[in-house]
Amino acid sequence: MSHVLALCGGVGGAKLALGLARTLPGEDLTIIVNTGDDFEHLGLSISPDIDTVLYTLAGLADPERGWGRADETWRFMESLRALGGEDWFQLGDLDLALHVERTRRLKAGETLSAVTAFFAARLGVAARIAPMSDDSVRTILRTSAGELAFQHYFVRARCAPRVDAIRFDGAATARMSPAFRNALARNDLGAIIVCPSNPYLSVDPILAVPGVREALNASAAPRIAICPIIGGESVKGPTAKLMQELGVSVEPASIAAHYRGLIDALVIDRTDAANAADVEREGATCVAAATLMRREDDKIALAHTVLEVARGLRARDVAA
Ligand code: FO1
Repeated sequence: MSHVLALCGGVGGAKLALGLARTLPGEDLTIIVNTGDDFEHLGLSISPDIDTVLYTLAGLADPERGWGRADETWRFMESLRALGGEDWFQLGDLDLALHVERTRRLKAGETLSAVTAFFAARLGVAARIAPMSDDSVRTILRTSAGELAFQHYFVRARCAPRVDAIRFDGAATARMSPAFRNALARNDLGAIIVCPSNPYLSVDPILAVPGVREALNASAAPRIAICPIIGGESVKGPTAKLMQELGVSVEPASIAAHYRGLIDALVIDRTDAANAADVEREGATCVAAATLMRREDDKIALAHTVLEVARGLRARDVAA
């Protein structure tokens, strides 16, 4: 069996990551996670997307919110609020332990890759989960409310301000994490999967790390993205609103255009099958499938579909 590399953001991406983790042996799967959302808060180093993927694959994630832990309690936040502390970003009591321990380990000199691999092992996750980079990359949005760091836009301002531009501070000098570099260099790389995460906020920070676009461009492995837009709306989060604000038409072809040259195929939802020709005009093979992942069965089924698309593309390359 060949190796699979998945590029992933938070809640939406973690759903497919779970499907892949339920389908492939752990040693055959590397999940590279966006760290543009990371920030320092209350003196703690928070890596929300890494934690969402960790908790999801460990079976600890809250099924309603998608982020944080199930069966969470909020005594810390209540106490913080009573003391007049900053309470706009919710840190549950169980979740807090992860941030405290990560912060301690990073301060002691461990890399984010090492801390993430350690936590994954402690939580019984077999797949390799790694940050896109061990260097700091921070997503900053230029908005109608001024410049906002990612979590200030996403959580504090509830994505309400109009976004004019997005930049990734630190990306120009960031290096790919060792797991990312190694996965891209593998001879047995059988697929690169771009999870149905927000292309602008979750995947673009990964693509902004020097060498990533070039490696994707040059890769012999089939590259497949899953469209995060269904029926002209975001499956989750502000993708559609952001596309409108950035002057992009909210349809699958825009996602194919965004990833032009970086993907071979785009998996769109069955309900959007009429958009297939528009997607293919953007240079990607279009596959229509059930992409809405509500239950675990849906996540596994989509993982199977994507791996099947990869197999088909590999067979086509061999025949050519
Ligand atoms: N998202 C929210 O909408 N509100 C929160 O208070 C919040 C807290 C939080 C704490 C830890 C964590 O790992 C994630 C958290 N998230 C919260 C999710 C996070 O802001 C976003 O889902 C991602 O950054 C976007 O992918």
